[in-house]
Amino acid sequence: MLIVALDPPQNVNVLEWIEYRYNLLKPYVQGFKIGLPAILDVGLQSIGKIFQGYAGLLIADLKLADIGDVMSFSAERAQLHGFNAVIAHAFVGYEGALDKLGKLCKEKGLKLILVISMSHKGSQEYIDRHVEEFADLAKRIDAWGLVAPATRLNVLKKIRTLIGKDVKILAPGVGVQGAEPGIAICSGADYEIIGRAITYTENVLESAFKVIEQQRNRVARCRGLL
Ligand code: BMP
Repeated sequence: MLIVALDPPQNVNVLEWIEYRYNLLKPYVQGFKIGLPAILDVGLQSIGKIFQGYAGLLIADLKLADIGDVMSFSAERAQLHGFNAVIAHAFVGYEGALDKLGKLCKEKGLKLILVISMSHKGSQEYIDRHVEEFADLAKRIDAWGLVAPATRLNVLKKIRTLIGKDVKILAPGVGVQGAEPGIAICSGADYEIIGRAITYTENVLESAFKVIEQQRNRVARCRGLL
């Protein structure tokens, strides 16, 4: 299960860059995640037009971390432009923040994904100390999904144990950040979020096929099917 992170480099035509990769990859992947680099260049509205009619997961990765009303305004904008999921940070807490965003997302049918641990090392400095509390918070607001690292499998496994089966786990950190395809799924993730190891290569489709094949092999092995 693969979600492609579309973070274009500078000095490209951002909309063309996204559209090319979307058209090539959409039959083979479960979703796309658009982050701030593209949004800052061309805006959610013009990006959303590219994905019109797309039935997969389309995540606006704004990493929301604000008061509840303002996070809700942003989430509504994302939905207006065709996105069906948003990512928010857990550390802003419940009262006056994620309580409101959680309610808004439920009412509007938007998938809310909470960052409860990150793939870079610095996540251990502050964020990872609160993983248990963030997992409780995710249950409290009935989050659809969580972001947890493919780069620290002990944390990922712990998060799966804490959260149970029903909440999706999306794991970045595969490829350029060092984790191998499939390893996060073997440790409890539902999806791996992969960007540059696919999108920055010369043959995007070939790279995606290779990643999907590696995922399949590793998952078959860890589930005892090979
Ligand atoms: P890449 O595979 O190119 O390293 O991209 C990973 C993607 O996942 C990026 O879009 C990044 O913003 C996102 N991400 C991450 O790498 N680590 C996290 O902890 C949370 C993220 O959203």
